[in-house]
Amino acid sequence: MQRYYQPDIETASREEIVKIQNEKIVKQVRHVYDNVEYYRNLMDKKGVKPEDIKGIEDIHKLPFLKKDDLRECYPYGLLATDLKNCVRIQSTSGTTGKRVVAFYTQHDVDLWEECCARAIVAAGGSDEDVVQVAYGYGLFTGGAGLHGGAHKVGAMTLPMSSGNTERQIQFMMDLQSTILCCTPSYAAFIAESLKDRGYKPEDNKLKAGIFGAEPWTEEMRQAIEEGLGIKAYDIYGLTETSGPGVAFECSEQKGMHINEDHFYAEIIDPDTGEVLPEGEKGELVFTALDKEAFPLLRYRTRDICILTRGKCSCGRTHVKMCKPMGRSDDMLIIRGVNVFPSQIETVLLNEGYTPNYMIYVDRKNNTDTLDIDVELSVDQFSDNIADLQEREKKLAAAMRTMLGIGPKIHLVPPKTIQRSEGKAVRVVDNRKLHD
Ligand code: DLL
Repeated sequence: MQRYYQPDIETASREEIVKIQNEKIVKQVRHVYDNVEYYRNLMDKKGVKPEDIKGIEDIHKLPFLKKDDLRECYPYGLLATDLKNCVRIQSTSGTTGKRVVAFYTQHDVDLWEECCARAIVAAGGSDEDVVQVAYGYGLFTGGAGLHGGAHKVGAMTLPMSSGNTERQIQFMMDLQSTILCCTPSYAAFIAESLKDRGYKPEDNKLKAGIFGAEPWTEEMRQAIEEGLGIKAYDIYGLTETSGPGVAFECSEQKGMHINEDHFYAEIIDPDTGEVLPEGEKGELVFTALDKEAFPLLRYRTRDICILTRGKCSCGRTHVKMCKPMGRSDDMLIIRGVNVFPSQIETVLLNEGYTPNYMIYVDRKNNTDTLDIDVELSVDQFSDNIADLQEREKKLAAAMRTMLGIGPKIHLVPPKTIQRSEGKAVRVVDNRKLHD
């Protein structure tokens, strides 16, 4: 079986990778400086010239780019090539403010799809597979990226897009899909829908899933793997860097290899901008080393993460990133305590609940409140009030141990919490209404 899509690159020695990065960064900085006035001004302001960047170790001299810069430059301000050379536009799924519009030349589409192909092969995919792409198609990068990757691998591609779960299941069974690509929350919903229709995990032909675009916990991975009878692999990316495939999980299922020949990763202290050493937690920053149309240098993702360089049993040599621990702006500060929604998901799944929940934060009498609606499974549902109250109390205590603050738990009947077909929205913070 094919183990790597591009073995020479994926298993290159550290020296070879650094050599590639050294060559690419010098060219890329020159390209951006010459073609993007906005970034040239940022460099001039910092007193850095392209000739100061002699290799990848000089990257820290460059200024950062932030989401606000992208908004300010909307739509063409960061374009580094003639629009005529671009063949594609994709955009973020954001609902507030101006969307980020990313441009691609054919070269950019090819390198993006190759990254996705690497992810599919790492998940055991080949030209023998039927890849069901149930990420959204359209401006969102999920559908287009995995679709292009599956083509490159030579797999049979089912371009389902997200939603219409009935049809997803029909095609999955009739056309014997072997790899499912969608958000983890949608994968959990598909697993639940299969069960509701009387299917057992062994009834489908799926062997693997490639899930990403939103944070998900190890407990969620386990639930999906059991529900679908597959191995569930993580995939990471963002529109600003091209889309899915910036990093992907291998057979070890412990962290995602970053495609370092195309994307250089740094971890910084989000408050000071200082670059942190390997193994420390901070904000993930990416530099696109060879994209032509929309080559962001030192882009601050706001994703909180750790990088590690240990030896991997899969043979890949590229640096690994851990599962992002939520975005820095996803973190809730409740009564002064930092709470990540992923911590809540971990407790729920460990306590035997479904991944169907909603988190409500509010402020009453100047005090923050945290309420969590938790959906009961059919087996857990009961009309015995004392029994339900006992459950709520036990769950609230488990939450307090994990979070350091106690939420109010509301157990709700089966199938009452809205399911997600794309990125799940599980937090409603009403405090903003009062500010
Ligand atoms: O979500 C690209 C993508 C599509 C990735 C399909 C994976 C699969 P955006 O809509 O621009 O792009 O959102 C990017 O989503 O900064 C992270 O906060 C989050 N994210 C993406 N992948 C993961 C993941 C796509 N595997 C933002 N785990 C990123 C946790 C993820 N968060």
